[in-house]
Amino acid sequence: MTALLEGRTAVVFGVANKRSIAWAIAQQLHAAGARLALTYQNERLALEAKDLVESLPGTEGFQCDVSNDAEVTRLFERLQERYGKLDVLVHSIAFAPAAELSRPFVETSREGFRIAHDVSVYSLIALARAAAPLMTDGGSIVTLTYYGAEKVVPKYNVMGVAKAALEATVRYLAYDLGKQKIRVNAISAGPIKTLAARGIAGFSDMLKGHVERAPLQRNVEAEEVGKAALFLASDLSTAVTGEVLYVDCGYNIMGF
Ligand code: NAD
Ligand code: 0WE
Repeated sequence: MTALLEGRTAVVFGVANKRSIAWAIAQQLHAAGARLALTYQNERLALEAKDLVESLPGTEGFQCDVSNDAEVTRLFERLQERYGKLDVLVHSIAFAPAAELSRPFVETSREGFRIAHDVSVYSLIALARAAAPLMTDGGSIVTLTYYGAEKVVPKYNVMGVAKAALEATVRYLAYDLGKQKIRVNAISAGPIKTLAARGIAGFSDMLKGHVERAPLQRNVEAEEVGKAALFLASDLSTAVTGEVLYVDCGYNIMGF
């Protein structure tokens, strides 16, 4: 076993179930010796997360809806009390109202735009600000993005605009927090069949298209995203900040 994160504490946001990318990341961080706090959005997901939390010894679960300032404040008070110091924060959260991912992009509603950006982008700023005072030895913040931020992926719509804002947010946070030795990076993952992807019409065809076009001629596994997150969370990547790391079997490099 490697001990890349021995003695470190990590908080992981976005565990909904065992298919969640956040769960694949949590498993890698745990295997590398980190002590983990897992957060879930609400009571319904608490039930789902319970078995997962219990399967990783030393891990604790906390509830936090990131669209609620009071819940974010309360969570970090509890993390401060419980752990004192924080080394790693993983943000694996995105949401847009379902209607925004089925209508044409030009029909995007003001409220759908607001919600997508509040939950998927502003939350990273709020969590980074709350975590920074606990990252007294420096730290690593990792978020998840997608190719639809930079090229049009039909139906990804307002989420693509939100991911573009998220990638810019990573750079601005990296600049602000660099003086505190806190690094901020994003992983741009290829399509993976998680809860957030399951409802999307035509997702299976997207997975097929990915196999046809990606240099590695296959899809990405959540475990591979977990391993890349371990790299960014650990001292293997101490000079890397403000970056988008592609974990997509090379899909993004192709022009034709
Ligand atoms: P998922 O549904 O398992 O995870 C999304 C998480 O966001 C859930 O745990 C959900 O509870 C959480 N969430 C939504 N609104 C929230 C709120 N208000 N407060 C707290 N939590 C909230 O799906 P996933 O595919 O693992 O998605 C995780 C991240 O990976 C997202 O940022 C997504 O955009 C990104 N991503 C996914 C893929 C893919 O194909 N699955 C590809 C690239 C990037
Ligand atoms: O970021 C995502 C999905 C994020 C997402 C998914 C949902 C489905 C359920 C955000 N909000 C919602 N709202 C819901 O009500 N991905 C990268 C996966 C994904 O979603 C797509 C994709 C891909 C890839 C949507 C359309 C086209 C491609």
